[in-house]
Amino acid sequence: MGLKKTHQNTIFLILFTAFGALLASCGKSGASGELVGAGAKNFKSNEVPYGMVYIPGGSFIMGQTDQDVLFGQAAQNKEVTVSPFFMDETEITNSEYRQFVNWVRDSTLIALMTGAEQAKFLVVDKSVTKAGNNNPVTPPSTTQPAPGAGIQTGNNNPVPPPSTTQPAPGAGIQKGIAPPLPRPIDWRKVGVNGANLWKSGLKGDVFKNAKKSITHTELGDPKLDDRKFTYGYTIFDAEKAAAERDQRGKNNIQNADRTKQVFKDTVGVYPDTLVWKAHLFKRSHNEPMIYGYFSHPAYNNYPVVGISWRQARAFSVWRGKVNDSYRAAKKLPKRMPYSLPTEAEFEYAARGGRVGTTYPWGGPYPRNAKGCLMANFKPARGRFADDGATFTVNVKSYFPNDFGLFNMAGNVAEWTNDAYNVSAYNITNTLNPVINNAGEKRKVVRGGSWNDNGYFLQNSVRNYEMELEQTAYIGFRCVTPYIGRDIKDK
Ligand SMILES: [Ca+2]
Repeated sequence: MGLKKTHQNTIFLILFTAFGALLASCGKSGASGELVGAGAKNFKSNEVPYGMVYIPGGSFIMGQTDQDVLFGQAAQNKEVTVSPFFMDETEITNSEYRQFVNWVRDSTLIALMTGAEQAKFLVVDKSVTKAGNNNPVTPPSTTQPAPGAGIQTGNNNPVPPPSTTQPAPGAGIQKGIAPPLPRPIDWRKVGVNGANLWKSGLKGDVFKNAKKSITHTELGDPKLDDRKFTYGYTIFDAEKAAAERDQRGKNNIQNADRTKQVFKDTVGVYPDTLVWKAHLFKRSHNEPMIYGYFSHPAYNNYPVVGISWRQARAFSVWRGKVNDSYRAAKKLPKRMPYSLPTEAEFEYAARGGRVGTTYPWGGPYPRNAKGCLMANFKPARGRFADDGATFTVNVKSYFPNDFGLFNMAGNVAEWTNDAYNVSAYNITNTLNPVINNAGEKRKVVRGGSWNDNGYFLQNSVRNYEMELEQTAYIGFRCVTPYIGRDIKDK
């Protein structure tokens, strides 16, 4: 008995020593056998994304605070609660949207290039480098077309021969999809706004041919063909997944096929610059706006227009993915996805934390006590310039509201995420209400524009436009959720 007991003690002692050693060497690594959680990285949750402001969560009365002059009853009062989020302090500008267009333009061009010319702009192929270290002769690769292969045929024929790994340029583009790249693009090599791609005098045939397939000469000088610039994306469709889950019931939740619960879209990204002369402006001499508004540096900080709801959504997804890839490279945790604000988020943010007010600046009138107009809209009966502007203005014009948001009323009206439903307030949840309905092509537009009268500037007034419609008076801004309870929490 005594011997056995000693033996047990020895084992205990050995175990204890081992345990102690683990604790000493690994600290809080989780190897202690205790439940310590898997969160190895600290997430700095008080970081405010560039160009955005923090909107604290809260409850508010959504809906009409003034007379319902149209008797539409589309905005009945309802108390709703919104979680904290970040919102762009201004409308998305021409300059910001051009970053998206340039990104798509440069990706398309690089995807249309081949071989070594293309490889200049891609991340380094580590498999090739490693093999090269051991062996001075680089082995032939199936994923990497031999340098020069495309160039030789390219001299005679602008369309390189079909290849199993590299689809012929043009084939995918016509369908709106650029050929897949063998490796991701290294944007540091491309330079700001594609400087290294466009300005370094790339004279090779691979570049010339790629450029040719996204250029048209219908107007004499070669011009980039904006029809070729499309952005395709795939995102997880939580709405669909949750609906399927509810249908399946609790017995079969584990077997959900997540690969089918995705949402895909491909959109041409270029704004419709003809909006300045279409629809309402048919007989206006607005040609200077057509030629200059989106592309001239004078309008850099003016709100982008001519953007459909579908384009605005694609921009938001792209913005999130660009940030994701930066953060992945820096080994930082991702942000939540960017999106258009829900209708409730927009109204909550527009109110700036004030209760029962008519306009974002709090007052009951579109003018302040000095008689100055507080926003860019159409005062009186079409005296566009009374507020100091004929069309749009710089996105930082006028005073921001109490959350620090500019032009939540006026300048350009803004797309929200929500599908329009006249009875929305009767059917939505009171917690973070939203109407996602892909079948409903009418999307809610908020805030009123330079082309609207003062009624549409009110915090509660709802309007809608078809999701593919592009106009000279609708723009947008993005939001991204704040992760946590409140930004002031430690
Ligand atoms: Ca606005």
